[in-house]
Amino acid sequence: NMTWTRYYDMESINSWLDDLVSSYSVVTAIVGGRSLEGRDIKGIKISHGSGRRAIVLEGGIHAREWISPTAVCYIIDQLLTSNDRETRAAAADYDWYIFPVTNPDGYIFSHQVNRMWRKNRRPIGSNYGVDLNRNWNNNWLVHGSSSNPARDDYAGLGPFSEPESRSLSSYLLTLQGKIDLYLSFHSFGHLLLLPFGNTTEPLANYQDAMNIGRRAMGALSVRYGTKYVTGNIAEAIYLATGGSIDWVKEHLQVPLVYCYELRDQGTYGFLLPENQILPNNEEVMDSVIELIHQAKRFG
Ligand code: 0X9
Ligand code: ZN
Repeated sequence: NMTWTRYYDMESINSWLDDLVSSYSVVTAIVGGRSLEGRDIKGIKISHGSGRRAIVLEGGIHAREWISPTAVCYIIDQLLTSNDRETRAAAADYDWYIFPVTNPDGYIFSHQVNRMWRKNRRPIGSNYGVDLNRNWNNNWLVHGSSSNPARDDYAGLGPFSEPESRSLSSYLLTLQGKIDLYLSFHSFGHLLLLPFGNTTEPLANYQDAMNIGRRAMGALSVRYGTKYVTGNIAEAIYLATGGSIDWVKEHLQVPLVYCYELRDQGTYGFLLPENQILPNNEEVMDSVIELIHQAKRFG
């Protein structure tokens, strides 16, 4: 069992997921694809029956952002064990497709070798790694991305050149038309980002997505007073293209798509102390419940 007082490595997360599959009849194992070094992108599906709309959670695409996988695992735990009425309804009313660590090679590398590793582990000459949140086939290499493999925002040799982003996107295509809500978890900055990363123009359902996001961040702030800013990627953080949420929004036509930048605001940054894991995860769960509330009215 997870305690939410420490960060877990890849092996612990994977065996926890395996345990859930054997312990809960509503949980099945899913594989979102395969990493460069040959690891499964392990996930679980939580389903209380057929014919439900889908919610997708994507964590750990950036290796060093350790609060992301634990937040996603906490949401899984709450969906399966909470006695709260709204949380139980959220679990039962949707098919949940959940991937805590979508960059397993990088996550392991950040635990074993370099805590500040961000990318996958693709060897390119004497360098390593493609930024998996610059490699999706949506305005690839247009903004906030590098063609230099030494850089942390290296976009790769082409759109979907990397097995992680390519295979995960293929998996997501099998859910096309079913997804009501897609959430990507990063750190840090206390932000809730919505598409797109190439322009500050209020595209798609910008106004609805902003209103819903702000309500959810209101719910997030209730427990500990943590304040998040909601905005599209380009206006709230910086121009950056080739990220997962832009591709999901554009190619899968998902009504509500967000990217969290979790705790904190830079005091500890990626090295968020373990005593902030539980409060971070609790407030995020509060906001996810509110998002679902809104998604239902919106749908
Ligand atoms: O730069 C990123 O990929 C994200 N920030 S982070 O510090 N976690 O690396 C922001 C992602 C915004 N989303 C897209 N650009 N699609
Ligand atoms: Zn990130």
